Amino acid sequence: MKRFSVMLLVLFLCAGLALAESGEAPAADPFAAVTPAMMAVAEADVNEDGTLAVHTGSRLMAAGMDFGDGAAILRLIASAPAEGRLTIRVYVDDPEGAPFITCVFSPITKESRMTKAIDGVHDLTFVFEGEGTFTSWQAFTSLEALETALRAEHSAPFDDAIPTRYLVRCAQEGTVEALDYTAHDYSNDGEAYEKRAFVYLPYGYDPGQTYDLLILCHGIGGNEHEWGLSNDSSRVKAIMDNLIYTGEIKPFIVVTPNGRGGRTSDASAFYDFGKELRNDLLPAVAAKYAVDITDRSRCAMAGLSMGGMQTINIGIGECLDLFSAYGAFSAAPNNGAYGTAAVLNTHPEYDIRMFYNICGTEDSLVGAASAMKVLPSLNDRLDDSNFVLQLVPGGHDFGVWYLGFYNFARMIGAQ
Ligand code: FER
Repeated sequence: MKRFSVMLLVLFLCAGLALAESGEAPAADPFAAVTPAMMAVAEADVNEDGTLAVHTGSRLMAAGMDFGDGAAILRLIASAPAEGRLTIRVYVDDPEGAPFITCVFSPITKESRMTKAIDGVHDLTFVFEGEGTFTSWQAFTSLEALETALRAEHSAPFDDAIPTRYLVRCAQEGTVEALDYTAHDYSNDGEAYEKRAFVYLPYGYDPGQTYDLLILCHGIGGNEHEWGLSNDSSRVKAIMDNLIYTGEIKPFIVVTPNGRGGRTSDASAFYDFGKELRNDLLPAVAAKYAVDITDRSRCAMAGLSMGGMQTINIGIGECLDLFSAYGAFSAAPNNGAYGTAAVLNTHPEYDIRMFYNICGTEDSLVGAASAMKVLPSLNDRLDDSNFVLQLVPGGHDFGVWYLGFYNFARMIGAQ
């Protein structure tokens, strides 16, 4: 058996080299998806759908791949069976040398993206270890080129339910920290007082990088604990961990503050939060964490119910210069839509990357005049490219809000 595979391998390598050296085959294009049908295959079976059933010892060779002026990212699409890992080592030119890249697939890793520069014409050899399925590989000149391709693939922007695999504890967990900061009592005399917010930091958080930021607000009866970030079994954390682990979103930071901008006991303090956000909370987040609050394209605000209303009235209405993406989950009724629309109409210089709304069809609190229903008609800045209104079965509750968070995280974090 062993001798047989060695023989096959030698035959395969000779065939590959012959192909590469004959000069007959035109240089192949790695910037379009390269499938097994376009490669020399040894010790693996091609499935009916064109994917490859691989095992330890399987090899693939792509001869004469022309990377031209250079690729920056290689993307491999493969999967491992329910138990176990599939490792793919890619060799450039010399299959006996050191691997150019090594990708490890778990059952929930459907693809791997490796940042590694390569240019010119090369022969690539893929060597497999473990069982699995190999679908294709592709090179990209830049992260932007990869993002464009991913956007085209993910044409459905939101799910109707959170797949359960995103709710389980992830193999790579981020961390949650308390952020204690000094705020001011904007509902009263502006006196300084101490507040606490919770901060989700992605797995492998590196202070040397810059992360996107989401400010996530709670409802009228809640506080900084309501989204559950401080709980050991936090859903927000599980969703973030799993979306990052599967490569569906880029890692970003989530902050759940107390959305009252002052120490009054009634709901009026919610209306003063914009001042705290701008003057106290965002600067405190930026002082401690690797975010860029001067780049609105990297900052988003979302909230449930009262927090959704704040997202519309305060996020868009008062802080359009600070955020570019907004998520309102069952936004509380408010008469701020006209003011918010006026701000949009008078500030065309600030684009709205995304304004996502979700609401339960049995939610009796959110009426026909809610901002999510009337805002698009009051300005010409919101259209199918940046405005989503998702109506789902459900009431004024966390079933809708977690789904809203999941969908919004996928939109703003899309790779
Ligand atoms: C209202 C009813 C409910 C309102 C806000 C709420 C601003 C907020 C509800 C929640 O946060 O759950 O009339 O006015």
